[in-house]
Amino acid sequence: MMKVLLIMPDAHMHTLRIGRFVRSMREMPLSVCTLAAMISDIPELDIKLIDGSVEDIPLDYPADLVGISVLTGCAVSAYEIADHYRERGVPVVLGGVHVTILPGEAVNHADAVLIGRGEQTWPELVRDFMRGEMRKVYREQPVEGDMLLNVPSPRYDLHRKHGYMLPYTIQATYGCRRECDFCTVPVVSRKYLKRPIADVVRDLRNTSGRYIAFNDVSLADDPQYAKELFKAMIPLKKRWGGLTTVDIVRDHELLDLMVKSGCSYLLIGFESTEETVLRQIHKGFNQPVNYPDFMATMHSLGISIQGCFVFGFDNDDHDIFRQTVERVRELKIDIPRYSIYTPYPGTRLFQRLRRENRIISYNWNDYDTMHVVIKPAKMTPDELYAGFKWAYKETFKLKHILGRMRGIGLNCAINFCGNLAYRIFVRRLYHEPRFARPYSLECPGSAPAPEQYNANFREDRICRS
Ligand code: B12
Repeated sequence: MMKVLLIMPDAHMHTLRIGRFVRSMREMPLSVCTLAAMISDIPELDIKLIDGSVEDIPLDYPADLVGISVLTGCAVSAYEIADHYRERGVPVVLGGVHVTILPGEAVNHADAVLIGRGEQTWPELVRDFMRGEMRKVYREQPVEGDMLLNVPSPRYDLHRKHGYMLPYTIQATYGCRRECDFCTVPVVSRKYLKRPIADVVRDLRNTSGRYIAFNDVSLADDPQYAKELFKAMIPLKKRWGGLTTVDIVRDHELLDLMVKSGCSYLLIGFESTEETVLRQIHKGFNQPVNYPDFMATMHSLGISIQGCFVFGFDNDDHDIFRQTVERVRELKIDIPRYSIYTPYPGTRLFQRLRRENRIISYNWNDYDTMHVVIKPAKMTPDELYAGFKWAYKETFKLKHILGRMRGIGLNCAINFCGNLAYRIFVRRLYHEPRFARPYSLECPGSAPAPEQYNANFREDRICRS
């Protein structure tokens, strides 16, 4: 048997660690169990999956091939793991969002890189490897039309299921039709693709639990598709959560089907309380005047809202922190979350801030939206960091949490526990050394610009080496 080890590095901030107790504050990730499913029809393989957020990453596993999934914030540790295995003679393949954007960087730490989605190329790569003919670069071919066919059911059976808020995750659509300036999704997936509803229902039937999470970035971007999907889900009697945008509130039929299909929570990127900011970041479809109506409607339907806000936009000044915290309280956002405006490589925001010479850290460890990697326009990086931490601390004070609660009941109890988990996260922000400074001192902005990594990346040359 040939041993394949598939690893997701630790995403740090989403994990609670108290002594030996480890718990992810998120749902089970899909990347590695989807990759496992794509090669499950090759009988000679023995596949092991590791999610570094909830389990230790083995450094002495007797693998024949190691695959690592790379997000920007995890790139440094992904490369360390890759270098470690390669030094021991084990070939390593890198893939994922960060590799798709900066293959020229990733290729320095890999025997092969996979650019884009893996449905076609990953099984091809594994077969080539078994024949001793693995190439250095595999690139996704564009999909014709807007349907994504033949995505196999994730190998949930191979994935660890305990230690997550929800043990089953599912994905129906890929990409997003909007192009917010900070988001990597439209850069990586140029089209909004949908899976056949029968495939999604098949995957849903493969989940044994009642609760599932959709990790689509914008599940209802195509309302017609979403309605068909929700209709098909009604008989399954699941309870689910996912990501959508605030404009769903105008479509009553969609809301009705969402509720009937079992929707119990939604994650919403409100991003800002300022209309000007939202227009600047190409997210003008969010209208702050409509937020109260949105929240009231969702609450009346029994849907809890995890609401995300970002600090550090060019228009943000010192008042933004207090203003946002106050707004979150008024809107009674069930579980608030704050991030710092981060220019991920490949995005429009990254290009602009580089041109303006405002990126102060190229250490990918800082690209977790919990550090400041830019010069903000109306504050110093230290002021932005202090304001961000202050906002977290205020929002998760007991009186603030209780002020946002809506009576009693199962949903409220769950939200209360979620808020308590964030209180622990606030303690980490104030006490963990990695959050002591706005950005790391090592590698302070003088590293080669990511465009240069890719300038050296000549696929034709690499393929032959
Ligand atoms: C679920 C999710 C998470 C989960 C799990 C992540 C994961 N890798 O599964 C968690 C909670 C950990 C997470 C954390 C974060 N996330 Co997130 N997350 C997502 C989300 C919504 C779905 C990812 C997913 O499961 N996709 C389904 C799988 C099947 O697709 P996939 O991972 O892309 O894998 C395919 C290919 O990329 C490729 N592939 C991937 N890995 C590998 C490995 C090998 C060896 C091979 C061959 C191929 C391959 O093949 C796969 C199948 O086709 C995406 C948005 C999106 N739709 O992509 C954002 C996204 C990945 N996250 C993002 C961000 C910014 C974050 C956070 C920084 C945000 C935050 N503040 O929480 C942190 C990162 C923390 C850190 N230290 O890095 C950005 C990534 C930006 C970037 N350049 O890295 C995305 C793209 C969202 C966005 N709006 O821009 N996230």
